[in-house]
Amino acid sequence: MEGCLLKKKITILSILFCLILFTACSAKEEQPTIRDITRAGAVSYDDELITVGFVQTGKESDWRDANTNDFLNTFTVENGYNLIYIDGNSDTRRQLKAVYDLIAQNVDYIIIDPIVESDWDEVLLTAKEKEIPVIISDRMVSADPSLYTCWVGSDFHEEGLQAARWLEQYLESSNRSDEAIKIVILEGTEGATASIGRQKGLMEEISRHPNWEIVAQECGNFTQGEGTTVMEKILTETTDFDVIISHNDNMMFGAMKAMDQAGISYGAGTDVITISFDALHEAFEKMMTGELMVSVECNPLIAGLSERVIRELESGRKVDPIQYTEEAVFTYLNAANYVNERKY
Ligand code: GYE
Repeated sequence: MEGCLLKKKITILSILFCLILFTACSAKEEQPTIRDITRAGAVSYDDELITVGFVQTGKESDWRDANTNDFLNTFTVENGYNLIYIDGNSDTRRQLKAVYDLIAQNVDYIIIDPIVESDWDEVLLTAKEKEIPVIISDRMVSADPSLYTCWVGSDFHEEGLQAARWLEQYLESSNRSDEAIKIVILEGTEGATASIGRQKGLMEEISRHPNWEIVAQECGNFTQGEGTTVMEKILTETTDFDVIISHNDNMMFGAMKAMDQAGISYGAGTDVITISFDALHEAFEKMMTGELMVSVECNPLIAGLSERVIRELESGRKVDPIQYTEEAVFTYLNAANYVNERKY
C-alpha cells in the first residue's frame, strides 16, 4: 500500500517536473526575436549638411521671437544646414554652457546672440583653439575681436540718436523748443549692447539740451510685464513728465497698460510724447492710432547676414568684421504707408 502511494507521488512529481520543463521550453521558443534598437528622434549627422549651433538670448520680446523664427527659417535642411537651436532662457550662464557644449560637439559654426557683452573671452578662446568660427549676432561682446569671426546687427547708438533727434524736431515743429521737457526712460537689460548703444545716443542728444531733464529712469529688461511694473512704480513717484522713451516697443506697451490703469492719456494730441524702438507690427498699429508716436526700427531679420557669412567662409573668402543692417524711423504720421509691407 505504502509502496503504491510512493509510486503515485513519484509519478505526480515527474509529471509536474515535465510540465515545468515544457512550459519553460515553450516560453523560450515563443520569446520574440530581439530587434535592432531604434532611438526616437536621434540626431542624424549628415556629412553633406553644415552643422550650426545657434545660442539665442531667450524669449523676452516680440522682436526676439521674430529673430528666432528668422534663424529657424534660414538654417534649414533644404538650405544645407543642420541647426542646433539653444534658448538661453535669459540666463547668461546657460548661454555660456551652451557654447561649451557646442564646442564639445565640434559643430562647424557657432552663432551667438549674447544677452550681455561681458564674460565671453574664455569660451571664445576655446572655440578659436578648436578652430570653430563664431559669429556674434544682434548684441555685441566686449571680448577682443580677434577671438571671433565677425559681428552682424544694428547700430544701436545711431538708433538712440535718431530717437532723440525726432523729439528735437517734433518739439521745434510744435514751437516748444525752449520749454522745460521732462523725460522718463525705460531701459533694456543692463549690460546689453542694445541698451548701452541706445542710451548713449539718447544721452548725447539730451545733454545738448539744457532744458531737457530726465525725471525717472528704470530698467524693464526689455519685457512687456516689467514695462508695466516699472511704469507703475514711476507713477507712484511722479506723473509730471512730457516724454516717455522706452528702449523697446514691448516695454512701451507695458507702460501704456500702467498709464491706462492710472487714467493717463498718452500719444499724439496729449501731454505725453511716446517714443520707442524696434518697430514691431503692433507698434505700427499703435502708431496708426497715435498712441505711439515714433518707433525707431531695429531689424530682427538678420539670420540672412549670418548665413551669407558662412557661405563666404565655406568658399574660402574673408568677411567684414562688422556688418550693420539697414533701418528706418517710423512715426504716427507715416506708419499707415508702410504697415502692409512689414514682415514682423
Ligand atoms: O530691441 C529688444 C530685445 O537686442 C536688439 O532685444 C535687441 C533687443 C530688442 O529683446 O526688443
